[in-house]
Amino acid sequence: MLKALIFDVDGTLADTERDGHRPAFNAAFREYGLDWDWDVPLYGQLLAVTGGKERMKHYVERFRPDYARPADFDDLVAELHQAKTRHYTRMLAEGGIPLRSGVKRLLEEARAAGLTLAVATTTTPDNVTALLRHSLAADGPDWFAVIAAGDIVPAKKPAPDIYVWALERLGLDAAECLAFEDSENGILASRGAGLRTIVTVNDYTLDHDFTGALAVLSDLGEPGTPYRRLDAAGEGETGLVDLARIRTWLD
Ligand code: XBP
Ligand code: MG
Repeated sequence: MLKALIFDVDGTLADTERDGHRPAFNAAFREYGLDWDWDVPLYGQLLAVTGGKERMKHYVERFRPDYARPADFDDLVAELHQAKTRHYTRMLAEGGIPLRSGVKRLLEEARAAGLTLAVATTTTPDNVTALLRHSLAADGPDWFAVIAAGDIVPAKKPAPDIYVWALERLGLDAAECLAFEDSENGILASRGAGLRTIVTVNDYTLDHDFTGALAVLSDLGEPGTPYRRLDAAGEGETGLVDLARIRTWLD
């Protein structure tokens, strides 16, 4: 019996990475007088590491051997990340990033049907509430019984920990829930927690390995702009992800 839907945020609820997080990181780097600049292709490579602080450290290690780390480098990264969060949440408040196709429709249907909604993401909690408030509804954060986000578990995706934490908070078994993800790190985390998972891809994740997904789709679809199914089991299928369609996939 399906009781809850658990959503990833970045790339799944909204296309936040390329035109949201990436320019927010760059604005923070400029603010601190650093010559770091993450263009679109480089950011695609950096997305292999989840978590903004972890991603900045990975960038320095992998791409900036020339950069002399100060003794308090961890503090600097934490400060940069706070600045980045400020830039990012301001962008959201200015209405910068819409939800992806079909997301609001499915959330509304699930709520009306009495299903529980939850979030499981590696992004900072403030980013989640800002997105839900400004791009979903003024009371958007209240639609979700559990928002599992950021550093509440030390091991970020692809570790399953954030999903395990969300399931514990929900008081539900994985078999009673369905996850929505957009990336390989995401589905490794959700599948690692035993969750069946629907994937909606984006430009950064088209080529990822989604082994074990219930379905891999272009998006959730809207009337007039249906999803395209991309996985071998249903390639070419089109439609809308609604509860009726979900139940046929779960059976
Ligand atoms: C999202 C992330 C986050 C965001 C940036 O991954 O990896 O780090 O890119 O947000 P997922 P923060 O969609 O798999 O949860 O800077 O707040 O970490
Ligand atoms: Mg994601």
